Parts: sequence; C-alpha cells; structure tokens
Amino acid sequence: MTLKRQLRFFRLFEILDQACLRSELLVSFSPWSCHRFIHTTFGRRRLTKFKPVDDLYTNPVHRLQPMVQVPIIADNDTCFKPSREEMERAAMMFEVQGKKQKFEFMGSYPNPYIMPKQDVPEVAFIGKSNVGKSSILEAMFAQIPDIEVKTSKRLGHTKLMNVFNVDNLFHLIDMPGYGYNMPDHFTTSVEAYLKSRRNLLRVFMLIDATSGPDGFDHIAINMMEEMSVPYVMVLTKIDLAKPSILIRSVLSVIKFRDESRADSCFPQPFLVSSMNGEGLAFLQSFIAYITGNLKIESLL
Ligand SMILES: Nc1nc2c(ncn2[C@@H]2O[C@H](COP(=O)(O)OP(=O)(O)OP(=O)(O)O)[C@@H](O)[C@H]2O)c(=O)[nH]1
Ligand SMILES: [Mg+2]
Repeated sequence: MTLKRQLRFFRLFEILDQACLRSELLVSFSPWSCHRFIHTTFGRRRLTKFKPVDDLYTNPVHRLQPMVQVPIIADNDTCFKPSREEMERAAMMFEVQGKKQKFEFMGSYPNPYIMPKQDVPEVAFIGKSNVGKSSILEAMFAQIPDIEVKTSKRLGHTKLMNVFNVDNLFHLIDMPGYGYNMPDHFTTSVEAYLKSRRNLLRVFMLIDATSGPDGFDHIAINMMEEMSVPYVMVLTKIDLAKPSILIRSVLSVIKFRDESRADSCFPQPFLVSSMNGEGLAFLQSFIAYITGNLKIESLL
C-alpha cells in the first residue's frame, strides 16, 4: 500500500475512532477494537483520548446472569464488588497522569535470583501457552506509550519472566506459558519464582474461556496448592466465547476449583477480554486492591 493510501486509511480510522469515543458505543468499532485494528495495521499508535464506556466498568458476569436462573457464581463467593468510581480510580493507575510517574519494562529474567529487588508488591500471570497472558498486560498498558508488550499467535512465545513496573506501586510479571512448547527451564524459572518470591502477593491463573480448564491447568493448580501460593482464576478471550459457552466455562472453573480442593484459590473467578477491554478495569481494581493501592468501600 502506498504511503498516501495508508494515510487516507489512517485518517478514516481516526474519524471512526473519534465517533466511537463520542457516542460511547461498545460495538465492533469500540475504542478498544479501533485501537487494536490501528495498532496491528499501522504499527504502534496508541489512543491518547481513550474514553472507556459504561460496559467496560462492570463485571462481565452481570451480562450473563439474566440468561440462567441460578446464580452463576454463588453470592458468598462474590465478595469483590468495586463501585464504578473505584474501578475508574484503579484504571487511572495504568495511565500517565503526570510527568513524575514511572512506568517501565524492567527486564526479562531466566531465574528469580537475578530479578529486581523484592521491595515492591508483585502479581504474576501464568497459564497455558497462548492463553493470553502477554495480551492482558498489553491491554492494561495500552495508555502507556513507553511500554511495549510482545504478544504472538505462536505457542510458547514468551520465554523469560518479564517484569513491568507500575509507578513503583507494584510489579506485573508476564510468565512463560506451560503446556505446549513450554521452555525447558520452566522449573528453574517460573516454579523457582513461585516458591521463593517473598513479595509475590497473588498469581493470576489464566484459562481460555472458549475451552475451559484442562489437564495442564490441573497440574498448575496442584503446583500452586502444594506451594500454598495464593491465586485467582481468570477466564480470558471472553469476546470469542458465545454466552452459553462462557457460562459453561465459568461453571467448569468453579467445579474444577471445588474438585481440586483449591484452598489457596480466591473463590471469585474473573472474566476478561484483552481484545475489547471487557472486564479489564474490574481486574485492574483487584490488582490495585490486593497491592494496597485502592480501598474498596464494600470490603471495609
Ligand atoms: N480475541 C481475543 N484474542 C486474544 C485475547 N487475548 C489474547 N488473544 C490472542 O491470543 C494469541 C496469544 O496471545 P498471547 O498474549 O501472546 O498469549 P500468551 O499466553 O502470552 O502466550 P505465550 O507467551 O506463548 O505463553 C494472540 O494472537 C492474541 O492476539 C482476547 O482476549 N481475545
Ligand atoms: Mg506471552
């Protein structure tokens, strides 16, 4: 494509982008999908005027609940209920507010012993290869031009533990995946990290919403239970799953949790799409809460 044509396309998507922001639509040209389209088609351009829509500030389970008569997640398992305002405050932690903030990629590490000092709370993202670990971080940092998270269709793309610093408030760690094409050093990298890292507050264990948990996830859960590492289950790629499949996956995660006697598991599963941003602010508010950076009124 000639440069002139590219620029014409670019302008067209800028107009669509602006229209979406004004009308606050969450349809195929939502700010998120526009962002991704422009991002993947024309290289790294980030939306600077990204304005989230109402649907981005709710728990995705709410849109599924009217389709079934029993609670999808039992009331006593639904303890995390941030308000809209609390979610907005959490999302702002992932945006540049002033010059002094520090968002940075700190490096890729093959073992925990050479990782940055353990002086900031950490949360880590683990899951099967290709489940969407790096994409969640990419979506969370969509407003930070200095941070580039590498994602790929290829199974086992992330080979080392990648550490991202969010304004010295907490670190997010993107882990290599397990299952197909997992790195040989998984035991000396990921397992050693989970065993030894004192400032690790929570592991987010990602499960593909289109297929639900499988044998590899079972092994991972057993590993975390043996190490007594606190973790939470997160269903990814929810934009790809029909509501019926999504409900089935949530129920299978809950059944899986109960059958695995998952004592270290946070009872409430989370649902996220890195493609359209649904559930992201909800997850960000959980990260902000557990790292001690956000007070949640309903939990006081
Ligand atoms: N539709 C959709 N696609 C997604 C989503 N999250 C990730 N993907 C796609 O899934 C593929 C794998 O995503 P990654 O984020 O690289 O997966 P990963 O878990 O980091 O994979 P490894 O590093 O190989 O372990 C990419 O092609 C992503 O674009 C999502 O929420 N929705
Ligand atoms: Mg990855």
